[in-house]
Formats: sequence, C-alpha cells, structure tokens
Amino acid sequence: MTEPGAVGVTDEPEAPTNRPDSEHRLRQWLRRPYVRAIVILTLILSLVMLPLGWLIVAAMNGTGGPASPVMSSIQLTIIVLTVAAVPITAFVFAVMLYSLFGWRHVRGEQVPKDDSPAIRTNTIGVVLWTAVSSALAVFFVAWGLVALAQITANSYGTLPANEQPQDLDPLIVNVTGQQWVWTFEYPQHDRVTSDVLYLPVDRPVYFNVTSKDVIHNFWAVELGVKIDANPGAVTQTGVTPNKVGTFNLRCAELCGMHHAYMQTRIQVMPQQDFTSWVREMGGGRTA
Ligand SMILES: [Cu+2]
Repeated sequence: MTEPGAVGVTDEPEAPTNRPDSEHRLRQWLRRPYVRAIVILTLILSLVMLPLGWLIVAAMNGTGGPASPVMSSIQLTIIVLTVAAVPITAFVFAVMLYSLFGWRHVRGEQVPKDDSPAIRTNTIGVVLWTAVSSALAVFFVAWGLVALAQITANSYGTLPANEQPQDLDPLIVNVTGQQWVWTFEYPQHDRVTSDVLYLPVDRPVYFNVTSKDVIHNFWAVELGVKIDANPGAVTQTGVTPNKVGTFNLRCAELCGMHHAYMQTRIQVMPQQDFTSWVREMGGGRTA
C-alpha cells in the first residue's frame, strides 16, 4: 500500500547521535493516533471476550459440575488461563482489525507521514515487551505444571488400583468399553455389573479401564476424568466424587458408527444408598 518513496524518514532507526532519550521517544510513539486506536480497540475487545470465557465455564457447569476436586482444578485452570489470554488475543485482533481498516489506502489520498520516531529500537519498549511476554510464558508453564501435579494427585496418579494406598478405603470399578456400550463391574461386591456408573459420594474410586474391541475413551464429564480404554491393556485412574447427582459419561475417542451415542449416566449417591443398591443387585459383600 505504501509507495517505496513514501516511507517516512522518521520510521527509520535514527542516527545514534543527538536523538532524544528512550522515554521521550516512547511517549511520542504512544501519542500516535494508530497506537491509541489499537489500545482502545484492545480494551473494547477484552471487555467483549471476557464474558465469552465466562459463558464457556457456565455451559460446562450447566450439567451440574464440577463434581470432584479434579474438575474444580480443571475449571480454575480454564478460568485463569482464559483471563490471562484475553488481553493478548484482543491485542492481536486489534492490530489485525486496524491493519485491515485503519490503514486502508484510499485512491488518490496522500500517504500520511509518521509524526514520531519508530519504536523498534527503543530500549524501554524492547525491555518491557520482552519482560512481559517472558513473565506470561513462565506463568503459563508454572500454572500448568502445578495444576497437572494437583490433578494427578487427586486422580491417584497412574498407579494400578492394587498398588494404590488402600487406607483410603477406595471403591474399585472395572470399566469395559465396547462398540458401543460401557459396562461397570464392582469386584469388591461379588462382581456386580451395571451399565450405569453408580458411585458413593466422598469416597475415592479407582478405575481399571479396558476395551473389548477398538480404542474407546472413558470420559466422566463432570468428574473431570478422561482416560483411554485400550483393547488388551488396562489403564488406571481415579477420582473422589464430591457432589451427589446425575452426571454424564461419554466415549471421547472416535470408535465407529455409533460413537456419538456411546454414553450413559453416572449416579453419585450417599454411601448408604450405594450399599442398598449393591444389595439389590445381589452383591452381598460391602467392602
Ligand atoms: Cu467408544
């Protein structure tokens, strides 16, 4: 859009002699109309995007979650990372929108000359944007690692159920996926089986997950549990449901024609209700 000869002289890095100090040049740059326009656009876009992030979390909670400490950690992570990412996203969009419309060349119009020095060699500017983007990157990595450690601990790591600390009095559930249903077996309760996942509230559950045919993925949505169900192998995870209610269980791995319908209910109930359900099903032993 800009003709080669029309590039403003002030847009070139200045000669090292006789130039105003960084702070002065930064102030002048900030006074440029396009810089102001982009800053204002960034603020407006941020204000539009933040409620969208909130809507996503609200939609996630529309089905009754979070129903476990793991899901609470996941949601907090989504909220914090969204809030931190919104201004960056808004800034990128603001620059893009201004580039598309603010600098649109109108035929016959003179290309305006810039009225202050370029920012790209400004010490304060360079230090600031390097420091801010590094701090953000470190924050994202640190938050991610801490949240991951927390989630791993709350889902009892990746140890097999029989190597987990048993003093937590865990319930063990063997989960089997097959095209296109889930089956849940309770080995501590005379191998009672069910196609709805019944769980007692506030008690750790260890899942042994496997598949009879292709790869499925065991996804207890509001409990924040998601792990592959592989044929010929057992994968382990766990969770402590902390909310009574009816939740969703889905397959999260494309597994064939009826993959989308490979879903069932999770029924989290008080321990005594769970015990009577087990008895009804003929599971005499109550571990
Ligand atoms: Cu499946």
